[in-house]
Amino acid sequence: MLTRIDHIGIACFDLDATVEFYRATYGFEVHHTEVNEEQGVREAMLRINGTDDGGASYLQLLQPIRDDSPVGKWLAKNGEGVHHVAFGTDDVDAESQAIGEKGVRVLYDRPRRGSMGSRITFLHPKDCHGVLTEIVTAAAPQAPGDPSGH
Ligand code: CMX
Ligand code: CO
Repeated sequence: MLTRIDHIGIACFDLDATVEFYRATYGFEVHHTEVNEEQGVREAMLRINGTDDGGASYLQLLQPIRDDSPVGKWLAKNGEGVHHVAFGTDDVDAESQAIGEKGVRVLYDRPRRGSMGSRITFLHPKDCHGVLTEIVTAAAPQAPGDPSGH
């Protein structure tokens, strides 16, 4: 089951300036930043609220690190704006398989690594009424004092 909106992905040309806009305008603070080489992005996660399944909702601000990456190509064509919507689930493998069986193209054979140790896959926007859709399972919360995360 898809249980929440995990994040909205927003493509931008200048990550630092966009982070500053969200801070100055709404008071949203950066929860996490990382570079995801595989996805070709530098990103900042702004935490909007926590949820009762241990996940949270975020804005994911994305700046491409390569022009030929998905976000780089999209920005060149459309300019800045909403790039994708991500739904949260506790089982991205089962969800993406079930959605694929309904005839929607799932872009990855197996989920890949997303922000903050999450596991992610994408559904083709042409099969989703024009919306690039991500399915994400958040990393298990780390127990306090347990550096292994288990
Ligand atoms: N939303 C809606 N439509 C999109 C889109 C998006 N984000 N990205 C591409 N499209 C549309 C294009 O407009 C184009 O439509 P037309 O044929 O009508 O012009 C069509 O899809 C094909 O687009 P393209 O520019 O030729 O790009 P590709 O086919 O090479 O790639 C896609 C499209 C979806 C397969 C690719 O963007 C992808 O693999 N995305 C998943 C990975 C990703 O987005 N990573 C960045 C975020 C990482 C994260 O969230 O952590
Ligand atoms: Co995303």
